[in-house]
Amino acid sequence: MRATLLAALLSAAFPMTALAQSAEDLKNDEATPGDVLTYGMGYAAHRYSPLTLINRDNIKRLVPAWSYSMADNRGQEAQPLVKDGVIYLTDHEKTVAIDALSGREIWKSVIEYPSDTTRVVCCGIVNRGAAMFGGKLYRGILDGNVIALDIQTGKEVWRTKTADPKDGYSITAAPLIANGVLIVGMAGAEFGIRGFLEGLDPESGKELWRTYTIPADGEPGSETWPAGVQRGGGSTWITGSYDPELDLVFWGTGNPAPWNPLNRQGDDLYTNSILALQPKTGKVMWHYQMTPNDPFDYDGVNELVQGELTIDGTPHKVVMQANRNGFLYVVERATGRLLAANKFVKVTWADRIDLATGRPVWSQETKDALAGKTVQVWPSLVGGKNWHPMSYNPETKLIYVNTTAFGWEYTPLPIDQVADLKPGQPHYGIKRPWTYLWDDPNGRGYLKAIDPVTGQSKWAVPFKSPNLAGTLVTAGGLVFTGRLTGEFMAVDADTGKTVWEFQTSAGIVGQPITWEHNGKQYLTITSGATGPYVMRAGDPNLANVPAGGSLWTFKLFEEYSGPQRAASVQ
Ligand SMILES: [Ca+2]
Ligand SMILES: [Ca+2]
Repeated sequence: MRATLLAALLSAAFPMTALAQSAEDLKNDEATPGDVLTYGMGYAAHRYSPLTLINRDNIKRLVPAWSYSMADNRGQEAQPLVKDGVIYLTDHEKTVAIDALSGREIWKSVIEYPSDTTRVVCCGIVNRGAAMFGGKLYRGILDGNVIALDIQTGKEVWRTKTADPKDGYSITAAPLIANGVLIVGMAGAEFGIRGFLEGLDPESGKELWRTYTIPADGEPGSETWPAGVQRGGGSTWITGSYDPELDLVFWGTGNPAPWNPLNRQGDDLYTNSILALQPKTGKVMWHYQMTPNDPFDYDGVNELVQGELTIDGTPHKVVMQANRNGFLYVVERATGRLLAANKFVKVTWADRIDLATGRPVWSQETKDALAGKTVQVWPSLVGGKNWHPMSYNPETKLIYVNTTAFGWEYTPLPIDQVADLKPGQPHYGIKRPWTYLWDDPNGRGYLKAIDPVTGQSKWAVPFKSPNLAGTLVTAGGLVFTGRLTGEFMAVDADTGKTVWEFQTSAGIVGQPITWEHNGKQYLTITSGATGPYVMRAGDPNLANVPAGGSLWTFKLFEEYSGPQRAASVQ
């Protein structure tokens, strides 16, 4: 009896130990700057590095170390991962492993997907990154497949089809490994999907659970939709964050479908919400909805950054979101209780968020839009901030975020034009093309340092074209980001003053990371822009910015120490 029990314990313990090592690495990612193993540079998604080797005093010596061509003209939105001196990067059609010091390719794993897949991709033919665990890399493909690759060779280990583009689905988000489960999100609210998150077994690719963000008939939340109409949307196209202590994954959901609200009066749960899920089961422990009955495509998918903030004298463990709708939400991690919600850009769709109920107080413009009238509202559908992730310094408790500064004119089409839409068809139902409303053509976006409790900016730097790239903050007192005109840049985290800039070969919509190797610090960012703003806003400032994806790595200047070749003078 005792021996049997011991044997059972041992057989369970050995694979557990092997996994635990790697799970522990993921948990410690933020504190180990020699590698970047997770999307968000740590489970809390801070995009903060404790490295100080590159700092305010020596940033002027930052120079490119190498550039690697992605040989593709689509957008490069992916966050690279770094482990043991190798960088792993994805785009829509391949995964590559690159020697982190030399920039030379180690392997390339090419992906093929049916060409009509892109019919259901609204906003750029992209991929935002991979997850890493137990000797494998995991990534989604636009056609709904999730694949695991051997990290040493790039060879495919398994492939699981999670959803079909004919029903409007695509995958662009990086997966998340939490408590040994691979969690995958879906895009496609513009094509009438029924959004979901799926948990897969990282070893086999087998489906463990699926949690729909849109309830079926009779399920909780279905009462928030009118009876008898097609319910859709609630995409999950930005990677969530994970709190290992609470064992909760936080994941944002997208807009209801169609955008036109005339046929779906009600809150339309669980669209535009934060969901807190148990990673082992997919069970939703709480939800908080930011934009009920959204007419404006204010997707609630943006990244969910964890922090510890003192509000009215009480410390709270929180999750924060700079929402497309222009409010910065601070929510208690354990319960989903709203603690703060302040405007961080110009907002006219709601006067404020009622902290007691958690609900927006709609402006007249939103009431008119919901009644089918043409309105002008701020922010535009691009959002006060689009998908590109912000960073948070847990020491200064400030967030660093690229914001936009424009509204739009919005006209819902008559109700008979949005009835009977089928999944896979476009689900807009508004007048297109719409008109953007520029307050200041020379300040279409700002890089801001914001106090998440008040929404107030410590500093704000205007840009002629908005920045649609992620930010990175370091203990070296620097914030890094990229511009649509191609400059990779650093500002002083205290003042916002530009301290360094380098022109890359195309516009930047990527996610900067930093890492350390043998006592030296490096910065890495993709170049190559796409997205609805780049493609459709008609920004004259971008007229002469070429396409062309590449990956850049920077280091402090040093004298040449590479190989010497025999030379002779003739
Ligand atoms: Ca690390
Ligand atoms: Ca959307």
